[in-house]
Order: sequence, then C-alpha cells, then structure tokens
Amino acid sequence: MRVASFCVVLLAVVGVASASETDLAQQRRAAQDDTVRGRPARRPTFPATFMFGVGTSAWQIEGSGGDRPRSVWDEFVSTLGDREVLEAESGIEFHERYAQDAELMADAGVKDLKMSLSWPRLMRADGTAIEEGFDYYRKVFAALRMHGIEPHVTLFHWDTPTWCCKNVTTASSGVCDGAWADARIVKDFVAYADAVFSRLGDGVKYWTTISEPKTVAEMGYGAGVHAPGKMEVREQLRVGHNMLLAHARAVALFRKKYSHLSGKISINLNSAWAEPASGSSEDVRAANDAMDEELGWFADPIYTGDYPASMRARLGEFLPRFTGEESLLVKGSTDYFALNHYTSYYVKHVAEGRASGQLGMSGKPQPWDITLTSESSTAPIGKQAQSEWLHVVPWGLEKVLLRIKQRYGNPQIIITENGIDIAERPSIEESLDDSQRVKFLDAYLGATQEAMRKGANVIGYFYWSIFDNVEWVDGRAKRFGLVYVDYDGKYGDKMLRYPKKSLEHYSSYMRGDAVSVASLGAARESTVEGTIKSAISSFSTKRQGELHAVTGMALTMVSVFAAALMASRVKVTANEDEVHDEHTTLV
Ligand code: PNW
Repeated sequence: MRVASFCVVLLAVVGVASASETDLAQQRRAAQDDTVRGRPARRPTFPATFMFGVGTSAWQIEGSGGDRPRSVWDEFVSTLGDREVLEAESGIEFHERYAQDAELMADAGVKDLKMSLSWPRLMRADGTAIEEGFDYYRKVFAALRMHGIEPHVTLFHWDTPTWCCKNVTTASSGVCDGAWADARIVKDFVAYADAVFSRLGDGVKYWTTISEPKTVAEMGYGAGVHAPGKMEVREQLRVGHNMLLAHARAVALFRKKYSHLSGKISINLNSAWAEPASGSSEDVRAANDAMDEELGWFADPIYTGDYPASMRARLGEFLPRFTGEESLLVKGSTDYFALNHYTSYYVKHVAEGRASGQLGMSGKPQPWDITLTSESSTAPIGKQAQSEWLHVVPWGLEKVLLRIKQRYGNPQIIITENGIDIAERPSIEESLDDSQRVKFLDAYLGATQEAMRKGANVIGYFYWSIFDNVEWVDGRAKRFGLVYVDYDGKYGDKMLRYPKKSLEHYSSYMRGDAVSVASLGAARESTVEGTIKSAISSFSTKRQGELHAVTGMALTMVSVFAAALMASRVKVTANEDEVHDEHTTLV
C-alpha cells in the first residue's frame, strides 16, 4: 500500500542526524555586510496588487452549531475517541463568533480570506438546498465585507456529507462506502456548486472547487488515516479521477451559466517539493517521477488533458482513463493555479529488486524512496516543525513555483496555503511569542519573491491559518494560527482569541508596508543548507527583548522584522550559539 507522502516522511524521520552549520556563517556575513552598510538586505518587489491573505476551512473552525448535518469527518472522528468528537463539535466556535472574528481580522489588516463552505449545511440528499445554511453564509459574507474582507470561497474542503455514502448511516459507524470512490458523486457535487453559485456568487472574485484532491485520495482512501478511513490502494486513483471530473464539470457550469459573475475559478492542488537525494541520473529521474505524481497527477490533466506519461507507464491500467470528452473538459478547467505548499523531501532511486518499504499506487514497490537526508549530507532537508511531516524548506517552494511556470505555461499562481505549526508553551506569553513563525513567513515570502524574480507569475500568498483550529485527527494539539485560541479557558474565557507576534508581523505585509522581506529565503543550490539554517535560526532572548522595545516604539512604516534588524544593526540571523533554547530553534 502506498502511504501518503507526509506519512512516508514521518516514517523516514527516525534516525536523522542533526544539521551541520557550515554555510550559515558565510550567508550571515553576506547579510551583515549589507546591513552594516545601512541598506536593507533586499528591496521588496511585491507588486502593489499582490494579495496577502489568510486561510481557514469550515470543518476546522465552525463547530457543529446550527445543527449542522454530519459529514464523513464527524463519522471518522467518532471512531477515534471522545476527544476528537468534542473537538469536531466545537471547532473554534466560528459559527457563533464570526462577527467578532471578522472584526479581529479586519483590525489585523486582513483583506482576503480563504474559507470553505460546509456542503452538509447546504444540501440535502434529495438535491434540494438548505436555505438556513445559505442564510448563515450570507451573514458571514456580510460581516466580512462590512470590514472590507473579501471571501475567497472553496466549495469543498474534505467534509463530504454523509448522505454521499452508500451505507451510512447510523451515527458512529464510521463506515462510508461510495462517496468519492463512486462516479455518481460528480452529479451531486455539480448540483451543490450550482446552488452555491446562484445564491452566494455575487461579488465573489476567487473560487476553488476542491481543496487538495490528492490529500483526500491518499490519506482518506489510500492510507486510511483521514476520513473516510479507507485503505484501498487502487481506489485512491479512482477517487482522484472522480474529483477531477467533479471539479471540471462544476467549472464548466460556472463558465456557462455564471459568466456574468466574472469570478475566477480553480482547484487547490497541494504539492511538496521532491529533491533528488544526489546528482546521479537515477535519483534525478526518480525525483522527477515523484514530482509527476506529487504535482502532475492533478495538474497535468488540468493543463494537458491527461495524466503524466511516467504515471501511466508505472501504474498502467490502475490509472483511470479520460474519454475524449472528459479530457477536453478537464483541460483548461482553471483560471489560475491555486497551490498549497508545506514541505519538501529527498527522493532516492531504488534499484529493481531491492526491498523497499514504500509501495506505489499500483500496490507494487515504488521505484523510489522518500528520505530526509541527501547523499552528501546527514543534515535533514529542513528543520522539523511541530508536525513530523513538516520540514522548513523555503527553497522547495521556489522550486515548485518554477516547475509550475515551466511546465504549465506560466499561469497566474496564488499560493493558497502555506504555514507552520508550533506547539503550545507553558505560558500565554510564550505561546504568543512565535518568532519562529515570523522567520518562517519572511523565509517563505523571500522564496516566493525569488521565484517571481525568475519569472513565476505569483499574484498572491495566503498564510495557513489565521486561527489555531482543529487540525483534523491531531485536533487542538497542532497550532498553525497567527491567532492563539484558548480552547479550555486557561487564561480567561473559553475560546478567547489572542493575537500572536506573527499576526502583527504579517499585518505589515497585509497592509502593504513591509519593507524588507527577503533577507532569508532566497533559494540557491550551492547554499541550500545555509539557506535552511538561516531560515531556522531564531532570535536570542536578548534579541527578542530588542524586538519588543522596537515594536513598542510603534514604527508603523516598517515591518517588525525590519525594525529588529535596524535595532540590532548588524545581525540578520542570530548566532547559532544563542539559539539553543529548545523553544526557539524551529525557524
Ligand atoms: C493542509 N503535504 O493539508 C490542509 O489543507 C489543511 O486543512 C491543514 O490544516 C493543513 O494542511 C495543515 O496540516 C496538507 O503533503 C496536505 O505536505 C498535504 C501536505 C501538507 C498539508
């Protein structure tokens, strides 16, 4: 059975040695030189029209308020335990708190919010619309717009209504046959899309149909670790196929019946970066094949009308075929490229016959292994975040962006998700002091800027996520937010929101007044390690003190990070010797 990429990474994590520090000193010196001479390390080059947004999804924040009908995720967590059920039922109570949340976001300068709609709230099994559900989203949109926030709407972010399952459904059975594995879901999805476009379409400028079909197929139907918990190696290819068709038919409808709305539409495709573990031609080819699967499985059909040739060669008849009509329908079914990107890994060719623990989607051994270290170094590809699968590799984002540019005709790209989780700490002050996330943002935006300099047509970046939220099976334990959510009321009322330092920092981007964004994230082959290490360095306690002092001076025209640079005058990144506090070594 093929395990989804980040599960594989999780397995591979064991036994990784710590990074060596070599190239960092050089990088730091170069950056210091620039700073000492009194000019910022680099000028910002984000165009004035560049969108800096934030993301959320319905199931992760709303909770079950308003008698929300059940989705496969409610079923799935009910097989896991009481904790998971409680977390799913509560979310972060966005269903009740959306008005205050809109205000909080507006205060922080949010103008673009990626959000998904809950399909179960909106449609019944018989194909009729649930008008109370639509009224709810009208109110949410109105609250957002009143505060100048534009909703970027995703129709589906994983919460399939249980009525799509053939056999559900007694609560808590956890079983769901059919759904995305059954081609009949395409019709249901298009009916849902139609109801949404007609009722909520006015004024929505950016849509996506499905968020991460690859994750749903792999994790939900291949690895069985997401809803609906299936472990059917080959079913995942069928699921992916049905998702492409559902997406393409919804887009065809949108373009035909709703062209007067003049919105743009896409599908959120997640792709990690697969870097060859060595310069050998086998590893290079294996990594390219891995990228064909990672990005090309869904992007190739959309831009070329068929799956990548390497997937066809490897998977043969297990990979469904498009009819001529379907191929034409899928090809060209997006107006922009919506990319979700979180991490990178190395790929190593596996010689035929050599035993490998990692199976491909045909159920046969995969001709490559996913690893975290390269041939030439024992250093992991990037510092691990709170989640085992997430390694901080800004240059990986640059490479994905450039691959999209090169292979798919330089489309407009919106990075619709990118983010990092950081564990809760013993006090609220420490939990809010997320310097690692501040560095992460600068590093990944630096990599974005670098890709743009090389010609990638990136028009927006959305940080995932605005709030800590229910991180699927990991629940409240994983915190991706720019805003801390006090689930248990440790520091005041339950569910109160507390802005983290990173929100203030990202505000300067959203407000358009960041001045120096790219001092950390540039991708350069020769200094890969240095780049990663500089990205994962962190302010020392002393420097954090300076940072607070400077922000206290309310320097409105410079970013917090630039202000810290100015305050320290000579340092871009902290010296590693100063960075051994286990809580500040993340980014
Ligand atoms: C995203 N990978 O999924 C989801 O869209 C969010 O709902 C979720 O909260 C966020 O990740 C954080 O986990 C991912 O392959 C899918 O690296 C795939 C990957 C990463 C994230």
